[in-house]
Amino acid sequence: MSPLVSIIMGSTSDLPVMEKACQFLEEMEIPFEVNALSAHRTPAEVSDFARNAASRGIKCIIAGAGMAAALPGVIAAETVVPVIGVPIKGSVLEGLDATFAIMQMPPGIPVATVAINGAQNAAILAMQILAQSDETLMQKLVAYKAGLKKKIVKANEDLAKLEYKFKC
Ligand code: RP5
Repeated sequence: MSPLVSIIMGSTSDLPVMEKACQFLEEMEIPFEVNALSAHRTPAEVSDFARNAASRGIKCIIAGAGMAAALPGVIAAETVVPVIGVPIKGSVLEGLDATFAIMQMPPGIPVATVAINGAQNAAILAMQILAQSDETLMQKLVAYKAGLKKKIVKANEDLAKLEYKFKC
């Protein structure tokens, strides 16, 4: 089995957040790999990874990093594989530092940025990219989204049972 999605993080201290992406891909039975690489501590390895990702069959990269989070952008600079960046909350700046670093890419080098610590959404977006050319994944995705709708329908049924004198 070869990975279709590559999950990269700047440090294993990012793992508690990035595991949400692993768990979602596992649940959806999408082959993935997970590694740590740092734009600042291992720049040569990051470059090798980015340059070889497409030829290795990787269809989407999820890159999470905190602080001066250069990792997603540096990867995007050397590949045409779509990169989704996850800003990690990991400093006194509460993840805003990583958000700005990941989001503010120059024209020509896009990184799709999800919410601070939004690793699950990164995995869902990766699945949406893969599903455009995979009918089985598309069906799973449609079922997943229908499940989200059911949750809100149920929430409204529960809210309807709340009893207040002035509730209309
Ligand atoms: C970033 O620096 C990593 O992505 C991590 O969020 C942060 C701190 O790394 P450690 O000092 O915990 O290894 O590059």
